[in-house]
Amino acid sequence: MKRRNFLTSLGILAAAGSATKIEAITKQINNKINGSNLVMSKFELAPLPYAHNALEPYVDAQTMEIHHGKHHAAYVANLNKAVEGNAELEGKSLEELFKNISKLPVAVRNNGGGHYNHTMFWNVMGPNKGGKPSGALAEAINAAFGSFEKFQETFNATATTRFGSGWAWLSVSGGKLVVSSTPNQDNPLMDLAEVKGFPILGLDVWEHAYYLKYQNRRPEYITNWWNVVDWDAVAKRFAEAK
Ligand code: MN3
Repeated sequence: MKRRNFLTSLGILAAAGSATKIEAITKQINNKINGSNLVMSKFELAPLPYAHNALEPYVDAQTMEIHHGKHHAAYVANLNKAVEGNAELEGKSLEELFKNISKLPVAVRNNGGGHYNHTMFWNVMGPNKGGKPSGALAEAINAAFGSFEKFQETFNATATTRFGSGWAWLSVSGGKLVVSSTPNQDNPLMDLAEVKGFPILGLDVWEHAYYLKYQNRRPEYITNWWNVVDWDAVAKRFAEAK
């Protein structure tokens, strides 16, 4: 449906007056939209799975508002712009795009990575979380790193020493767990990642993730972040890892 037709229909709606009529016309419009080849923006920003202040005092509400509502929203908008009208890219999943990302426009890499990484980030955190993993994930961490504490040390060091903006990851790679980091919005699913794998936990160490509350104190942000890690969500990703 063309925008102009849509607006005309809205005009009819306003003129229609009665609620029943409005309902009928709305149904017609929806049917037209669903039945046409109108391509809606493929990628969408999901709402945060908890309130902005839910991760206080470890991650502050204002940071969450800006981080999700502005930064992540911008990645989604720019990703849609980057794939729009490109028949080879439109309709592909992020995972599909990442497999070949070194050959795609840098805007797809940066914004596609930004969308994937942040979507995962919000979902591996939660209020009243923290603690330690259990079950198969705990066993895999012990097998790879010796202990949970050793794993945390490695992860913290990796996150702290990532120069500039980027991410620290725990991934399943070749059937075992590895810690790595990537610059910018890259991730281990991308063909150009130094360490490839399926990320089950990621930590955003861009300054926009912590600067309002922690300023230059990235190590303090990292230490506090463990209090909001949702190990059940990480274990779920671990179970899904290919
Ligand atoms: Mn971020």
